[in-house]
This record gives sequence, structure tokens and C-alpha cells, in this order.
Amino acid sequence: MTKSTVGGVAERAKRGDVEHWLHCYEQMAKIRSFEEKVNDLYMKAFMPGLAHLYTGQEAIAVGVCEALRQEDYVTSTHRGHGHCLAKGAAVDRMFAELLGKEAGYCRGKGGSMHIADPASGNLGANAIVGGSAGIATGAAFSAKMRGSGQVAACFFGEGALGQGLLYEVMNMAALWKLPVLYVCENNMYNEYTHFSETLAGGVIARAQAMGIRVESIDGQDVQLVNATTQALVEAARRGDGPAFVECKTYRYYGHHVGDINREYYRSKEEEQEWKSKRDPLKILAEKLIAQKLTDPSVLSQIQATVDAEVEAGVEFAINTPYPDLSEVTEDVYA
Ligand SMILES: Cc1ncc(C[n+]2csc(CCOP(=O)(O)OP(=O)(O)O)c2C)c(N)n1
Repeated sequence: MTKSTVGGVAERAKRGDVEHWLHCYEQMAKIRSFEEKVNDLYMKAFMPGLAHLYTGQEAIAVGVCEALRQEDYVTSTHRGHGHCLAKGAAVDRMFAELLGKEAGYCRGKGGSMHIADPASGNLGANAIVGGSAGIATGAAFSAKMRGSGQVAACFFGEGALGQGLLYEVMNMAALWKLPVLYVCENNMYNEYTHFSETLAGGVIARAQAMGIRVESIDGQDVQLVNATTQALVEAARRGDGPAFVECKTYRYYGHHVGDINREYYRSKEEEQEWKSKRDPLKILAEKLIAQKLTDPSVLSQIQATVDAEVEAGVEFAINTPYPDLSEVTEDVYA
């Protein structure tokens, strides 16, 4: 192999990497732009009900979903918009669901906390804290029985560590070597309570006790989240069994869109510190620029593209019809 060929391969690999990280940046920017619009829709009383914003945590959804294949599964939480978008949901149908329209993922009847999209492997957001752990583990069990090679990633907040279901299914997953990745997004607050008041012992110690492979990482660094979970997903796909990753993160907004005055449970200084020093978009942008892999104009162009997609999505959702009144009891099981 000549030197120039080696250089060519290295150059192509570098270009491939740049495309991958710019795609991750775009996905994170899309989630952020989407969420800002959701907040706006709520403030203007366009949206029925509440939403729990994911802003600040984007590197986790994107880092994990970029380690998965389309046919792999995810299960999500009440704070699920980021997971849905990162796994491939379309912005316009997401907005349609939030506004209760027929074109939404659940024909407008599920809203923010129940978005599911089987076509992209998304088995659903879930309003029950910890509730999706059983679904993800069941999907992994099914994948193993069918020999399909699929992996399931189960997203949950550290508040779910108080739920018994999680331990029952992690125990089964460890015993049966199921291809499931438990992704604990530790944003430090369960609603309005710091997790140190609700959690005895350590986060990863729980999975370690069952012999599950664990990692505890900075959830603001999409490159780290992606590299870590890529290795764990590949191991699960090979038959090595489950893994548990704690991703340390922070939500910029309140527990939900109506949680405006937060100073009784966390300080403005703390919020500012995370926004200015630990922002996932800024961290990736600064790294790529410092390594001369991109420049600010490329990132601005990406931002403009996702903002336009979000604007068009909202426009679509506002103008598309509600389900017909005759369908009011269809697909509703509760
Ligand atoms: C089983 C159950 N108990 C209580 C609630 C009310 N609740 C909704 S969100 C939440 C806190 C969840 O905290 P965490 O799991 O850390 O997720 P985060 O909101 O921080 O993303 C609680 C207690 C619920 N939805 N389900």
C-alpha cells in the first residue's frame, strides 16, 4: 500500500467521522429547537395539557440512538420527545400528536407522554415512572427468542431507581443474558426533590449487584455517550447480556413546562453553571472547531435547517385536522 493510499483511507475515515458528528449535532439541535417550540406552544395556550422538556439532555438520546440500528428498540419516559426524535420520528407528526391532531403518531389521542412509532423501533414513551423497563426487557427477550439480533435500549430517569419493576426485569435480563441496555439519565431531580433525598446507596451499585456490566459517564458529551454505548450495544448483540449506563446530566427547564419558579428546590446559579459550562451542543461544537473538523458557519447552517424543519412542522400541525368526533372512543383502552 502506498503512502498516498494510506493517507486517502485516513482522510476518508476522518471525513466519515466528521459527517457522523455533524449528524449528531444536527439531531441534538433538532431536539432543542423542537423543545423550544413546544414551550412556546404551551405558553401561547396552543397545546392541550403539559409537556416535560428534555432540553439539556440531548447528548444522551442522540449518543445512544446513533449506536442503534433502525430495527433496534427503544422505550422512553414522560420526558420522551428527544428519544422519539433521535430514533427517527418525524417533527411534523410529533407536533401533530402534541396538538391532538389526526396526523399525530397516536392519531392525536396520546399526546406528549405516549408517543410511539413502531416503524422506527420506538415502543413508546411512558407516563409511569420506570414503566417502560418491563417493555424493553420483554422486547429484548423476544429478540433473543427469535434470534433477530435486535437490541433494546431502555431510557429512564434516576427517579425510576425507586421502582421495583426495574429490579425484577434487570434480574431476568442478567440471568438470561438479554440484549438490553438500561440507560439511567441522572438529571439529579425527581420532580422537585434532589435524588440524594430519594435514593439510598449508589446508582450503578444496583446493577453491579446483579453482575450487570456498568458504566457511569458524563451525559453531556455526545461523543463519549456514543462510544460507550456503541461498545455495550455490540456486546449485547453478540450475546454478552445486558448493561447499565448512568449518564450524568441536567434538565434546563422545570420538571414540566408549568414549573417556572424553581428556586425553592434548585438555584439559578446551578442552572446557569450547567447551561454555560456543560451544554451538550456547545461541548461538541467547541471540540469539532478546536480540531478544525468544522467551522461556525457550518453549524449555523445546520441550525437554520433544523429551525426551518421545526417551523414547517408546527405549521403543518396547526393546519391539519383533529380526529373526527365519531372516533373519540376508538383506540382508547383506559
Ligand atoms: C409510578 C409513578 N409514580 C409517580 C409518578 C409521578 N412522577 C412523574 S415524573 C416523576 C419524577 C421522575 O423523576 P425521574 O425518573 O428522575 O425523571 P425526570 O423527571 O428527572 O426526567 C414522578 C414522581 C409517576 N408518573 N409514576
